[in-house]
Amino acid sequence: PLSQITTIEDLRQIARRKLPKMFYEYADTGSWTQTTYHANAADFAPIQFRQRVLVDMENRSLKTQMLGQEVKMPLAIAPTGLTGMFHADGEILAARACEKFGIPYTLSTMSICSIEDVAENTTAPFWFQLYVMRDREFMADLIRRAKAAQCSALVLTADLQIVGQRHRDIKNGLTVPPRPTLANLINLATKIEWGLKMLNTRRRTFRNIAGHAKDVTNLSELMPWVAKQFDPKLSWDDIAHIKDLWGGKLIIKGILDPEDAEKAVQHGADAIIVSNHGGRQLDGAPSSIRALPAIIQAVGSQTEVWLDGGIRTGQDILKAWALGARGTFIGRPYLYGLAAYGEAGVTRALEILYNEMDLSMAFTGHRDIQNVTREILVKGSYPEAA
Ligand code: HOC
Repeated sequence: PLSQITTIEDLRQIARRKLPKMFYEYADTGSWTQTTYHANAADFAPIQFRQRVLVDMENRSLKTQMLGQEVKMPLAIAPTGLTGMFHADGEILAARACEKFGIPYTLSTMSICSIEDVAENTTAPFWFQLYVMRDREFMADLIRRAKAAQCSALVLTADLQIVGQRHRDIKNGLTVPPRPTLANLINLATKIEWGLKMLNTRRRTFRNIAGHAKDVTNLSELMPWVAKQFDPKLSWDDIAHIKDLWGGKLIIKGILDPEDAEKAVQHGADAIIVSNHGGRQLDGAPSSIRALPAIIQAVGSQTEVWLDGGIRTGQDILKAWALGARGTFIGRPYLYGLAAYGEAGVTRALEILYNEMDLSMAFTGHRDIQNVTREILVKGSYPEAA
């Protein structure tokens, strides 16, 4: 029963058993030496809480707002590519779990289900993540579709004009859906539940880019397509045009340097996400939690600063909040839940994070997240702006 699943790590183990190897490893990997990927999670560990006692702990709240939207806790689901390969109709199930739980869901351009698939199967507005294409008409069309689907924010990814090398994907010959080679068939034979569900859905390719990409189902075709389509010339000069086309709230994701944070504010970002793309792009860059304090110091009073990367517990969310992040995002933790148990697994991941954050806040002597500051952390244990 799901009540026996008490940690994100539990969900990760089940996901590993249930998923075809190439998809599990697509998620559970970083670029090159994976130093930044590991640091994202590891750098939360030395940060210590001040334990406070004999304070009223009844009636607690983690409620806050992200871009004016009321959220049950300072958390949203990050855009993740290939989500529909982690569970049939994965994007729809994850969006539904978010809607019921009360946090935002972000759909990736590189998702399996399309913007329309998700809109037709959910009621709450979701956010759409945009990759900028050289073919600006194609990009404008994605923005039009997101508007038509009433997406309530556009998340522009700024750190993936070119793709960092992930060794596991190359070695696994990642394909969507998996190609029936002998090695894959042997692996797939042990993933019957996944396979049956997948056979039962029409959604098995990248439906957002369908029509713009011929035969981009396997990595040897997808990567050249990404290299051809994603615009390596994307620059700050393009932001105004994207903002004009979109006309709504714009979030810039992938900021790791205070100077870039200042530029994002100057270019009208409504929020920024401190992120190194889950350690999947520039290996050797600082972890997100280390990068956060300098960015908060630079722009924290001018825009909403959020963070993704390395969150595996509700305590990590509390630490990020205490250091000034007004929202956080998870990718891998929800994908593990999705692969393990579909929508119920995503909900379970969210419940685990909620409970861990809620109880930890109480032990620091607080009942309302709005009163929590870096005062809950032991001085000297957390990263500070240089
Ligand atoms: C193989 C897909 O954000 C990631 C995603 C999508 C990148 C496009 C290439 O894998 O980090």
